[in-house]
Amino acid sequence: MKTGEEMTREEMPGEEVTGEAMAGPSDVLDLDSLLSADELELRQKVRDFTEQRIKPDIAGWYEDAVFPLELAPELGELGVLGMHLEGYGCPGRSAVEYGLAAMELEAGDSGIRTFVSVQGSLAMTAIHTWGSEEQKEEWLPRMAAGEVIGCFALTEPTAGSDPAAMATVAQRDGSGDDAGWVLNGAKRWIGLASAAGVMVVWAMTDDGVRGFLVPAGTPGVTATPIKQKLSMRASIQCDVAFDGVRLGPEALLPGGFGLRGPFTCLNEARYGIAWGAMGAARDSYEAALAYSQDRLQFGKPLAGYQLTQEKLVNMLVEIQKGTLLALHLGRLKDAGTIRPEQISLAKLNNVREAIAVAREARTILGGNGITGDYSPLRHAANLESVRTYEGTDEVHTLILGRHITGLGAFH
Ligand code: TGC
Repeated sequence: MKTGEEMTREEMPGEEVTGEAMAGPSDVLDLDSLLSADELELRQKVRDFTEQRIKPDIAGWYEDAVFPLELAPELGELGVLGMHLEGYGCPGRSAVEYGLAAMELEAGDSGIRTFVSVQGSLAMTAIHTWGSEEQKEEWLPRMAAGEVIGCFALTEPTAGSDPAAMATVAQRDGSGDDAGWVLNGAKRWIGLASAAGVMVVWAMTDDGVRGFLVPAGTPGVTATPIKQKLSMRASIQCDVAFDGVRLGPEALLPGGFGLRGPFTCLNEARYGIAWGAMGAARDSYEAALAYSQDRLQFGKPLAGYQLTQEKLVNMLVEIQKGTLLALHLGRLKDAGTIRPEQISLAKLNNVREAIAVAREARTILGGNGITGDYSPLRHAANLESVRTYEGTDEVHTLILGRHITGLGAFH
């Protein structure tokens, strides 16, 4: 009689092992069975893109601190720019499909997923939701195609978690319907600003916070990439200065009064992050699993040691839970019932757990794990940015705290 170790999976006693039950080492719960054929097809398309266009070069881009701008039109062709938006050349895909794409892209690198988020969830969503018909026609088709890059200028050097304290101001330039605006101030951590064809800029006016579209080349605007980053290196974040920038009346986004304007866009980006972080976690786990099966120590594969198996299992449990959470969130979003505190819960949990997974994965890789040959430490470093932008862990904790107690504790 064969021992348990000698038996194949199919020969083991107990319930019949079906194809569905053998969904692979990353999907013990068979979460794939919760996805439609269209969703699986879309995911495979983006996964193939990540394998072919991101993974082969990412270590070099990361080391050289380069964002591959040539990917922008390719991502447009892939259909992931503004992919949840309808009309104006946008793909009009579901929230779950957008989430799956974010997950696959972030399995490549958070910097690439961040570009897609800033472009689609922030800049394009701002124009789509709050822009005039002319503004939408002018910018959205080219942004969906990746021909024009957008950025979203909200955060300031002294106003990060508290955008209500922004110091950037837009004052009326003249009077009457033809009156334009003069913009003064500074923004920080603005993704892709130095490459942007159009900036969505949030500024304080006499009527509260409003959004403005500032095209590239507008006099008085400077965007300077922030150097010496230890995270998100295959990506560009900038300091942006506005020095007496004169804008016509057509620059104003007619909708989006107050902070509800930018926060509506942040909901979209935070949603995508909840999915994306699980992509970085999954890639870290898979790298560690593969390494542990090949690498011999003390005469047998690392994967054969109890301590390694415990690490792998703990990682997998969090990835499966986080992916299920993201999928539930996506279904709520597609049903039109999603609430901001639900997004906060998922962003907080999934990024926090993804960092833990990436760090644990690195320990299995030993010394080799600190080189660019393996992804986990790069993912862990990137996720430090992801846990900080679009609402820090602390901000999302307090959003949830306010929700469950009814008491705001921000200040
Ligand atoms: P609060 O009084 O709560 O709300 C002000 C107004 O906004 C509305 N609102 C929302 N609307 C839609 N979605 C949400 N999630 C909303 N949250 C609030 C709210 O209803 C109210 O509307 P109204 O019409 O009554 O005026 O505002 P608060 O100042 O007390 O908020 C506190 C806090 C901490 C929750 C908020 O400030 C916050 O979320 N802070 C975090 C900011 C943040 O996430 N920043 C990241 C910016 S992203 C970026 O800069 C670029 S990163 C990507 C890149 O470019 O690379």
